Amino acid sequence: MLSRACFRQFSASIRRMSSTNIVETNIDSGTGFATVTLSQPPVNSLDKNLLTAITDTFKKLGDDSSVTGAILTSKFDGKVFSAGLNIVDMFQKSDDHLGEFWGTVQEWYLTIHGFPKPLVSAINGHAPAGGCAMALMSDYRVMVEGKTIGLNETLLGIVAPFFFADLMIAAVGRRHAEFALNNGYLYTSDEALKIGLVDEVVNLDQVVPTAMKILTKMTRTPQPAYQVCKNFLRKETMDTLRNDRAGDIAHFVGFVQQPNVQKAIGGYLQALKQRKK
Ligand code: CO8
Repeated sequence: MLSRACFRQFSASIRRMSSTNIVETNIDSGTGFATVTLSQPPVNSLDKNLLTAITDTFKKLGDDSSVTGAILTSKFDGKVFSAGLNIVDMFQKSDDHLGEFWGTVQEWYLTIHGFPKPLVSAINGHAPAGGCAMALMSDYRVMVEGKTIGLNETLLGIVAPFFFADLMIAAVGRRHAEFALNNGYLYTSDEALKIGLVDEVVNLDQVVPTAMKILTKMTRTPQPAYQVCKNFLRKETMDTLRNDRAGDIAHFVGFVQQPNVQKAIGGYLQALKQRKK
């Protein structure tokens, strides 16, 4: 059991940011590191609520001058980092619902990819589709061994948006990205390491400590140099989206509402449920 003095010391150094029950954020006041833990059961599928909670969290952390950097991880340690965008939000929905959902996706991407401080993903479980994209939005990826990661959208009969594709190209280069996206390929942790989709693969109990170690190094780069450099390297694709968010929404809605696409999404959802039986 922790002694009283020890507990006082612990509670003085770890501050809990006004968290929601689906995104928990703890800030170490010694290092300024924020640990953001996605906690929406069962698999952190990214619906409007979770996307908004993540976006709000990173906006606050970006503005908080006491925060020097962040780690993004999942409560479902050893199972799932995130199952990607919530497929149910894309099936048999109105144009208005789809449009609103996609606007939330855009804001989430612009906020995390544009986060001005070092951000390390501690990928402690599977990371398909939007889960992979979210990890790619960070600046460094530490992944647990024996899980899978990739942009598998084509397997659902849908296509990753240009800003997901760009994340993959930036990490692994065009040749690997083409193969990965065209085939909806899910990489094992070791395969992902080989092509540079993740930066390190470690045992489960080493994922967060390894992420902390690299974050310590990354936060030694002076600000605002880190932020300015990161922004100019990432700005082009983010500006392309910023300059035509309405057009991107219209494209998404038009694509998803096609009968053959709806049929494929419905079939994929059905297959997910059947897997359990
Ligand atoms: N959305 C909604 N529900 C989901 C999702 C999801 N992405 N993933 C899983 N679920 C549901 C399951 O159906 C299941 O529901 P229920 O309990 O009611 O049967 C529950 O969550 C638990 O899932 P599992 O039992 O499958 O959990 P496991 O721990 O066995 O497996 C996995 C976890 C590996 C993550 C597995 O659930 C899985 O493979 N999920 C699907 C992942 C996927 O393919 N996601 C793609 C999402 S699409 C996306 O992110 C980008 C879309 C870009 C759109 C662009 C269009 C133009």
